[in-house]
Amino acid sequence: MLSRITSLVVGGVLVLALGVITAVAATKTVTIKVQGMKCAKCSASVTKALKATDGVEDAQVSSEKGEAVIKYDDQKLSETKLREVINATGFKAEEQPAKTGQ
Ligand SMILES: [Cu+2]
Repeated sequence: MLSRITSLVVGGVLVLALGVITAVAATKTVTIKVQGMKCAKCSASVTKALKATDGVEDAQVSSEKGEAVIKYDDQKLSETKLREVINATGFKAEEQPAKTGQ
């Protein structure tokens, strides 16, 4: 009886651990250069558009650096789609492939 409970608990922990690993593996971070942002309002509107996009987990947009650092679920989104979202705000996502972080 006790060993049955133990194996259930161990099984549950394994399933949880696998779930966490899968979730981490699906999250990508990308930096996309954005042209045309002049002030905090510009970066705020890009941030808002990105965060409203399904699959975006976090977006840090800097008008000073002219870039957007986006954490997203690569099962739901691609970098191409993120560029489209940025372009739809009226700013210009640069085309060259950006560096991908962890
Ligand atoms: Cu502005």
